[in-house]
Amino acid sequence: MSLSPTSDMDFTRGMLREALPAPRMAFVEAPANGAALDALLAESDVLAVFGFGAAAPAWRDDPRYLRVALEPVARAPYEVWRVPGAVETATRGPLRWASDGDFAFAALELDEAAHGGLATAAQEAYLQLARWLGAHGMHALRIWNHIDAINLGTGDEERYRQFCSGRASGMHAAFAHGYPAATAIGVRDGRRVLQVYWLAARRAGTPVENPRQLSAWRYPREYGPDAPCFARALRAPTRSAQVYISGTAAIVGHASRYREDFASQFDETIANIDCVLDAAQIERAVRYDAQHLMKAYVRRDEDIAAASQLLKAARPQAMPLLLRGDICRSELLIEIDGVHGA
Ligand code: 3EB
Repeated sequence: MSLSPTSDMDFTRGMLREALPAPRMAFVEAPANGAALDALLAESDVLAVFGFGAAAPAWRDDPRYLRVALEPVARAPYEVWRVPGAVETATRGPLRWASDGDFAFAALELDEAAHGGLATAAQEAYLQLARWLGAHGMHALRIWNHIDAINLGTGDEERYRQFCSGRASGMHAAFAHGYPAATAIGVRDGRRVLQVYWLAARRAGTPVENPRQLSAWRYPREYGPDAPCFARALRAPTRSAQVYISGTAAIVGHASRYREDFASQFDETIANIDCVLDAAQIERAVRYDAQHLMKAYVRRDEDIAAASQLLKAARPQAMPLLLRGDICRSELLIEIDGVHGA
């Protein structure tokens, strides 16, 4: 797509014939009612549909629909993933998935108390994820983790750190060849149910790290007993350039920057996203266009207006979705993730 022949070869060496047609991902403006959702789910190329917040339908008798308990600001679109092949679906206990054979969406929701707490629920979730990948011959490309009260607890008791420990032990050998891109965000609905969903593919992607940031899995001990296991971004195994950008915040090296300063954290976050897109060899001229799917998670109500203005000014075409959510370090006020080439 936008790549020079040389960089294209770098990413696809040895697998040119194997590159897959990219899944298409977009926000679709539709009324937050059951009829609009059912109309979307009636379209046969739909792999997954996400509704955001309490106004979105809670549940559908269709494994492709998932409600995310993050409250949207201003607009509340559905997020829709589409694939070219025929989609088949299945449900097995707390796990459900949809796949066209090339790509799959899967989701898992585990009650924390029923699994002995958040750490063991996270371990179980990632053991199940790894088992599912093995059974389906697939590779995880992108994972979202939604955790209630993510900053509750002090020091190593903080719930995010408990989640990281459980995830690390559940992931173990299955991700020895590289971590997927990920987001871990705090929801506020008071339900202690760990929600993990992922995008997987028949072919592995290429993890990309950010030269401005220490790789998360190398974070020093001060951030918790077990480091977060994710790649800063992942280049999809697709014919057109598609890059999944992990949740990105105002972290340089391993340190959080600009405490209490929302606008500076915003700028640092955008600088980090730019840098990881450099590392993924996406040309500056083609970034943040209408094909860039962007979600911004904002912690404090008082920063919502600024977030909205800064996003519109900085990245007008990407039409970011603004969500209220908690970031995994309590001093961080904003996190942004996204997909280039969606
Ligand atoms: C950071 O860079 C910010 O634990 O899966 C971002 C994306 C963050 C993913 C995760 C955490 C995760 O460390 C937090």
